[in-house]
Amino acid sequence: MPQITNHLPTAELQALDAAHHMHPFSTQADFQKRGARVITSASGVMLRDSEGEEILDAMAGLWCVNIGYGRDELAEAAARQIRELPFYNTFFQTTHVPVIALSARLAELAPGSLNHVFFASSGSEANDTNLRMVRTYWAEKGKPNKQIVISRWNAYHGSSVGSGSLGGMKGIHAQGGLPIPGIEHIDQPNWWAEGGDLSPEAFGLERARQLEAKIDELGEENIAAFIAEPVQGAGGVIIAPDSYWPEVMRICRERDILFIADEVICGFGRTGNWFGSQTLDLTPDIMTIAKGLSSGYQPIGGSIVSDEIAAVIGACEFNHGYTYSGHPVACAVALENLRILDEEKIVERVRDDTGPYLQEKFRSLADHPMVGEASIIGMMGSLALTPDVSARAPFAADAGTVGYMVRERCFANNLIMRHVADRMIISPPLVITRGEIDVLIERAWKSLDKGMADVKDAGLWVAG
Ligand code: PXG
Repeated sequence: MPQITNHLPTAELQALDAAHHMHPFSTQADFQKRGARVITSASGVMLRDSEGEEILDAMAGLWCVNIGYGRDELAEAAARQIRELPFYNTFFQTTHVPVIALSARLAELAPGSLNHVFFASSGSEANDTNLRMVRTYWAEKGKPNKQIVISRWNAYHGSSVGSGSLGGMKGIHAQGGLPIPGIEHIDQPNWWAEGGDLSPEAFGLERARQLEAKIDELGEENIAAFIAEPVQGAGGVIIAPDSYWPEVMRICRERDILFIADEVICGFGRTGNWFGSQTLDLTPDIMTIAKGLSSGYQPIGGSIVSDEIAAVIGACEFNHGYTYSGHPVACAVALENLRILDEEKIVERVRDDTGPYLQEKFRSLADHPMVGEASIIGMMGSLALTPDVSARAPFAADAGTVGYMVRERCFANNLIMRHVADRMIISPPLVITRGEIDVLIERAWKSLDKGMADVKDAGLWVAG
């Protein structure tokens, strides 16, 4: 067995990868035909691959590398912590300094009465915690029937059994016996795809009121919580019409159900505030966090919980936790990441400076003949691809066929811009500069041009 280093030829690395590494959310057999691109290093917003190509990462890894790649301070924080205390648990009346400091810092940053943190190593784990926590909360309050959690189709809350059930991805539900009982879904506020003849405002109200209708149908006495991302990320960066959230918040408050804001993508500056809930004026009882919490440098997630929930849960023994809940190295790295976000005013820059610059440039992509809508908030945006803008028509091909063709062109042009069905999405590192934004937009336009030519050549420029 050779030692696996970056110095092996790319083809050998790809062959070993295809033979032994099972990729998430992929068709493994594809890697036999074409090897995965091997990423070897990164700095700022740029990735480098095993062939020496420089790629602009407009997805911040997987929506997470908010402070950009290559920050030595985080490496130092990890090394210091590993030397001092690489691991200790927080289960049996013990604690440690990094978890104390991070909990207190998050309580400071989080809005309102969200002052208590239950840690996990990922967003999926944190949402599993939330599911058990809200059900336990109501049981402890003497309302054991309040068990159902309402979510939305096309939401993404993770891919474990619990969080995959909470999410509304049909592809996830189709495998492994999901969703588990006690989870219900309502429609998403995606006006572009589903708004029909309604104005965005009327459509937003209609979708919010589906929550009320679902509560009426199932009985308020049976509903524990509503869970939602402030802006749907993996679903295609779906920004709800302005009318949507105020109505949802009214319903949650009037009907005495908890609201879980899944901030895994929206948190830590992505929308121009520390949390998406602040940008959209939401008042969650629990926020799910992960990704940008450590800028992806360490796997860490968690649930930031209100005083009220923490008091009720704290009065019973909550039989829940992970070996790595509050892992000291992950906490130390997250703290250093939060220090950098704060001291370098990265969140403010997204709100006031480079964010508005990116928004203006990104919206100009709507002038491309293949783009029907360019929507963006903070530094997360998406382009709806269409052969007929005025009709908001999908392509006649299976959803995602055209998006994939454009994504291939982006990849070839050294730009990581993903597709979700036929929406192209971006979520760059928050430290992206104006000059790098110009390069991003230039490569995106070129990739759209080439992609559009491919679509026409393939005879797919047809409305469905
Ligand atoms: N909630 C939200 C809102 C997410 O976006 C999770 C929970 C789950 O987090 P973990 O850490 O368990 O992955 C996520 C994750 C994609 C993609 O293709 C998005 C995510 C994960 C993987 C792929 O856009 N989001």
